[in-house]
Amino acid sequence: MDPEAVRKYSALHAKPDGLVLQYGTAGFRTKAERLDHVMFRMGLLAVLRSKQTKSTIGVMVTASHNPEEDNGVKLVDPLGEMLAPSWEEHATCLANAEERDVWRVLMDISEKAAVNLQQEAFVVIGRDTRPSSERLSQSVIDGVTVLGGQFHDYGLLTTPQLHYMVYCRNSSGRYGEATVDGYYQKLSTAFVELTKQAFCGGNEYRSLKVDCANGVGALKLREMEPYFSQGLSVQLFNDGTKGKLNHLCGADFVKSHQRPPQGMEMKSSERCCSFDGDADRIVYYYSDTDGHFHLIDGDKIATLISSFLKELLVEVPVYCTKTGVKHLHHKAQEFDVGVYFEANGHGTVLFSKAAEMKIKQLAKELEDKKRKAAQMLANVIDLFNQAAGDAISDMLVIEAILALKGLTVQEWDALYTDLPNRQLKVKVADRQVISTTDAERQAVTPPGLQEAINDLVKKYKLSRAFVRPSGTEDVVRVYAEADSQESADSLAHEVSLAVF
Ligand code: 16G
Ligand code: ZN
Repeated sequence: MDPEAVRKYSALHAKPDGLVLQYGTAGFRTKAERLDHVMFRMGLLAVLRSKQTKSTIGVMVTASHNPEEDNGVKLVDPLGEMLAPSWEEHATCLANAEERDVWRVLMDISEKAAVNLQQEAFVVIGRDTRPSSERLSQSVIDGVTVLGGQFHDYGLLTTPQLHYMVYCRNSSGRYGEATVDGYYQKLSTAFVELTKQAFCGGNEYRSLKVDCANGVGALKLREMEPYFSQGLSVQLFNDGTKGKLNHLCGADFVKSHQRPPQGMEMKSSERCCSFDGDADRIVYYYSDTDGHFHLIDGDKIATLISSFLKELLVEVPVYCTKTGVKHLHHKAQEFDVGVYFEANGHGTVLFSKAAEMKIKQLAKELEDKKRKAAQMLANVIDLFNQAAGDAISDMLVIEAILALKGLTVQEWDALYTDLPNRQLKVKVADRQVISTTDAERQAVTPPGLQEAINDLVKKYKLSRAFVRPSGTEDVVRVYAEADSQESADSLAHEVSLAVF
């Protein structure tokens, strides 16, 4: 570690004057042209984190569902998880340090976090298909190498694939092989095993239309298809050959506009789904015989999966957390089986090591009928990405469950009916004046806001409304639901006026 070399290289990745960025809900995210210094510095930070944890650390270059001009970066911790909160603070500090202070801040972090600088470091890097991603991941590599870290650049990967690689590398091969082929093999084997038992092999379950948001999911799904094609045939739309990333397509577009993506031909009652730009979110939908569009979001995905697991297990309590995968993921880890999904389609199911061992043991021992259930569960464990929510893995789980249970997409949709709801975003001078508690369902500040919301909510039937500052954009999010669409719209509108 040579301070002069760091200074020299840092100057080649200089921070624009006065630019201040925050490590937000899912890392740094902004216009790509403002991120070069952040990438270089996250390369530096990944080396420190790797030395401190004595493990491989991941760096993913992506801005998920944001427009193509944006980019972003997040660090992945040893078990494939999101970066620990105390290191998010270090990341923000380092990203915002003035040029002359970069070395000093690095040394401060090393001291605070008791990093042994003699320790070796290994970093793995992945990126999405944005035009800026290749160059920006090169800046990450500059940061890693200038501090003497070793690295492996996976090139194009979905975000959950990078989480998977990190987890594999730190569990000495027990979780799987840290290659894309290893990932395809592991998931596809579980999928094919699981669906073998589905006797209703009607054509209905054989094909699925997938909108890939013109992102990296298209490349990876296409590569993977031969591995599972005996069980499922996927037809890809918005595969990046024509359209622009996330533009009028993808999970975020479909969820927030409640309409089909451009470029997808939907016939009535066909099962369709959308990934987002880095393939860590998925939502399903179909159009009915009257041509009406029906969205099946993360909540309903969670319901399908938990009702499936419930038949094999017992009781399912429900908990809420703050917005953001990192919060949900940690909550889910407290249980033997933790199912988590955000309505926007990000989620997975986590199994504790103890539960996994027990199930895999029982799959060998039990007598016939119970053994089948245990084997099924064992395959489900292998099919879910245990490191992060994963559109490809979730898609295969959902397809397997629908086939096994003989459920049509309409029957799945009919598990429950959503109340009419509306989400709005409100621009305010400073969104941080709003603080919340109770998993972001109650506003604590500014004074009087929660009381105002309570009064508005009382005016409508079956109503609720929440406000919270966004963790990814400079806006306040307003959510309202009520007995009719008109009421939900009007409540959302009234609440957004109260936010000013
Ligand atoms: C990010 C998060 C997602 C969260 C969303 C909220 C990850 C991988 N993604 O996309 O979990 O729902 O931000 O954004 O952590 P918001 O605060 O702007 O609504
Ligand atoms: Zn994403």
